[in-house]
Amino acid sequence: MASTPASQPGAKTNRIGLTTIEYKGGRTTLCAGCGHNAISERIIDAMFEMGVKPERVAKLSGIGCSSKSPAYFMSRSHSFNAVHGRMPSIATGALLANHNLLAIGVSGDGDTASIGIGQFMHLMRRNLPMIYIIEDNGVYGLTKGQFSATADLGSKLKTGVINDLPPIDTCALAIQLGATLVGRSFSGDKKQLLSMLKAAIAHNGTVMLDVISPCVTFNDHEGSTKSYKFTKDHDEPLHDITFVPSFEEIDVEYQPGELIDVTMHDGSRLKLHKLEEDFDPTDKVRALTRLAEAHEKGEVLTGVFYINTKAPNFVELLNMPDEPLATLPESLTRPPKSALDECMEALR
Ligand SMILES: Cc1ncc(C[n+]2csc(CCOP(=O)(O)OP(=O)(O)O)c2C)c(N)n1
Ligand code: SF4
Ligand SMILES: [Mg+2]
Repeated sequence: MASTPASQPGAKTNRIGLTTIEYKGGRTTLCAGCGHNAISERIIDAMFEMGVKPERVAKLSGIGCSSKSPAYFMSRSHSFNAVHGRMPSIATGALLANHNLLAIGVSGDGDTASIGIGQFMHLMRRNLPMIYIIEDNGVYGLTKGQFSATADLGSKLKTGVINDLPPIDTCALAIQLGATLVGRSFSGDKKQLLSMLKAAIAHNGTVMLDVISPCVTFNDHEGSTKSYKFTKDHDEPLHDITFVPSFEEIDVEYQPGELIDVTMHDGSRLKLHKLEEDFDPTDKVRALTRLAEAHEKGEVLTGVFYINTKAPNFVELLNMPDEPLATLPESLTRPPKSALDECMEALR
């Protein structure tokens, strides 16, 4: 278990009086330069800036280098490292027991799109209120760099092996199945990733972020389509993103028609300055078409592809009481003996 870092006297505090160090985790054991480390840093920044109480957060993961990373942020939070590809069912159980938790799942492209694809699909269609991050490097980093199911057709391994299967686009899948905030970012794009993570914290449904996160040890060479160089050279952002939390008031000036302004559940605002004239992230069909076009053109399309702030989430659909099941007294969660007797009587 990661140790709790010491406090930082005199350091900047956030709206709940904590310093950044109180959002940190244990020292990383991942390779220097691994994209996953940069994502952990952005999660720390986003949680700090949004003033999230660490004890309210549940970190969940599966197996892989990516799935190890929750140990490297927010040591004061709850944490569960599940079996390979099975984090969604653990997350579902945890949230049904206590929907006051802010759940953040960190998975890999192998953990999600290979062994875990079945669980992933059901999580997306339920719109469970959680943040699901795929740290996507196109390979199984932990087991020494075999292609995963998100590897692009024609991408080359260091050994010269070429991938001859088409990739699964986890964003298209998530949109089609029912996730309500879906986007793609790059571990090397600090500003975009931070804004997307802050919006993710404010959202009240399933957030699925596929973050291209190069594996410097096994997939960062010439011929790889998930390397730092390839991603930087082919990055096509759909918009500039500004996230304005409900507790701040910032005016962003743009000409009429240039800005898409989405008001979120808690009153926060997601302001998307359009770089593409006709892209509307509330239009599901358009989002899927644009992703398909990106594949055809070999673009690494980034940004918020789809957002729906109106769809009911899984907790709402199940009509759960406001008080979490985990803290309800037994008298309210367990039917009395008379109810069982009545039931048995009816079966006679
Ligand atoms: C049931 C099971 N099958 C296979 C493995 C071996 N294994 C460990 S991690 C991994 C893939 C990890 O890839 P990914 O999720 O992309 O994470 P990365 O290491 O690239 O961050 C595999 C196949 C395992 N641990 N458990
Ligand atoms: S092997 Fe790859 S994915 Fe794993 S820690 Fe190293 S760089 Fe990151
Ligand atoms: Mg991987």
